Amino acid sequence: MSANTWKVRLALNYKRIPYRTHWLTYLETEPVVKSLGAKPTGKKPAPDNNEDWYTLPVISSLGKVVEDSEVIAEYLDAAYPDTPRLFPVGFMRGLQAAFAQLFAKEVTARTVPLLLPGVPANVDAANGAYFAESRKRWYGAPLDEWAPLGSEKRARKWEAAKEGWGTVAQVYEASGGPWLMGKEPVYADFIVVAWLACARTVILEQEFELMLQWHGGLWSRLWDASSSYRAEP
Ligand SMILES: N[C@@H](CCC(=O)N[C@@H](CS)C(=O)NCC(=O)O)C(=O)O
Repeated sequence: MSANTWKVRLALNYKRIPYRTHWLTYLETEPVVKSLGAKPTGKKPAPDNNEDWYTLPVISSLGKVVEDSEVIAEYLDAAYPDTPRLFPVGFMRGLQAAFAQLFAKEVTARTVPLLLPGVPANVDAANGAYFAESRKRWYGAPLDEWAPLGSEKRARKWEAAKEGWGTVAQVYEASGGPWLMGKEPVYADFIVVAWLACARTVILEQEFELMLQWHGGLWSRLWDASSSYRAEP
């Protein structure tokens, strides 16, 4: 399950909204979500940037189809007003947007090169080939050259990733934890947990265990705090 899909699963579980999951492969995504009436969430990366990009997650709820993880989360707050809010209103809404930007710049950009090369091994051959071929075209180098297991290059990328996660760790340390707001999570926390959950399936187990120990075990505490929201219902 990809990071963006995890964000919505965490949100649904936290809100205790009942749901069913329909798993789609990369190759199934566009035809199936189009047939549901979903809109593209943007354009594909260059050089395919004249083509619409249909992405997961997509939800179908109360007769409405909604796409894009953050838009879905906002929708869930509005459509299920009696459930705990992912986006407390006012200043906190602005802070969550700022946090999302910080996370994307510091963490996503530095962690993706370590994660994506692990995707093909987790999907079937046709989808693995689609994934490797599209990422090579969009990002310029074959996936297996990004950060080969055991290489010096990979070690350097882990150092850079750790530094980025360290910047975000400072926000958590200041909050007292385990969540950004203290005892209850908000959507921004689920962005972080979603990336940990995605990492767990596409990096080595030893690498994941090391991550959890970074920054005084902060990520390990967040991982544990999120366990009930990560469970499949
Ligand atoms: N901003 C979107 C991005 C979603 C996205 O990029 N999803 C990926 C999986 S994580 C996808 O569906 N990729 C389709 C493809 O690679 O063809 C969101 O958060 O929902």
